[in-house]
Amino acid sequence: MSLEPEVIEDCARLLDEAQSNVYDVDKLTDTHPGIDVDTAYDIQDALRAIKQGRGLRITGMKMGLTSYPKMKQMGVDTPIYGFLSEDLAVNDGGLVETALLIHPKVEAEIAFVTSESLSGPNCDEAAVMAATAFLLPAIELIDSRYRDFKFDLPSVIADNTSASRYVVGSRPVSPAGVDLETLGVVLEKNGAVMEVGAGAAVLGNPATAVAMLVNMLHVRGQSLPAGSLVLSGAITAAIPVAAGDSILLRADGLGTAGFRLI
Ligand code: OOG
Ligand code: MG
Repeated sequence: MSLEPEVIEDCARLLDEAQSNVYDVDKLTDTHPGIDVDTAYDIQDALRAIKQGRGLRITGMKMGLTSYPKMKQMGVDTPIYGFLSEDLAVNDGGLVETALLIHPKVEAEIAFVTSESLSGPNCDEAAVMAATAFLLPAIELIDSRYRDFKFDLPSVIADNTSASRYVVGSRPVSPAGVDLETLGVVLEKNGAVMEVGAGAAVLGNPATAVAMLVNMLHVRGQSLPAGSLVLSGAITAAIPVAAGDSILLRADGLGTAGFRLI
């Protein structure tokens, strides 16, 4: 069911305010049970327009729920996408202020940086690899604006797929010769290994997740511009973090990325 444009705008504003002022809200489908996936992306687009209206630059896109560990953890069964804006970027080795977050969790991902635009409907792994300038190890910090981190598919899509912060490694690696399927990752908290995984956890190959993003964007009349940073989705389950934690991702052949919560 579609919503009136004013209601879509109100939903986007509610989520934007929850994020800016650091409080949780009821999931959107509690108040608007009719929201379907397409309407949820309308709300996400409205949220993006609100942020762009504040002068924020869009730095890229993210895929979510692309791996079974994540789908299982969140009780949701379809991949989803969101957008990344410049205010979410954290420097490698930098600090994240916990007071600005509701209930943060971190997950290990592979980031793609594109040098050519990509469009659907038939984008595939080969097209993604050809358009990729370099790969980077990435940690996504997700922070659902919904109470107890509980949601359904339309609600999490509207909430920009829980996007909150991301950090990428400082050493770009050319995709030539990288086997994304066997690429191993180790996610550490305060020096202890919390999660391990391999690229193939993400739809068999993280490049497939990027191709799926491009094809999903096509359905909504959109494409992926050159120069986009794309988070291809968590390889592992997400782990809760708190002030004082140091988070480090080690990715085979791609180096490390990390940050500290204060
Ligand atoms: C939704 C976002 C999922 C991923 O990489 O799977 C995501 C959530 O779990 O809150 O970013
Ligand atoms: Mg993620």
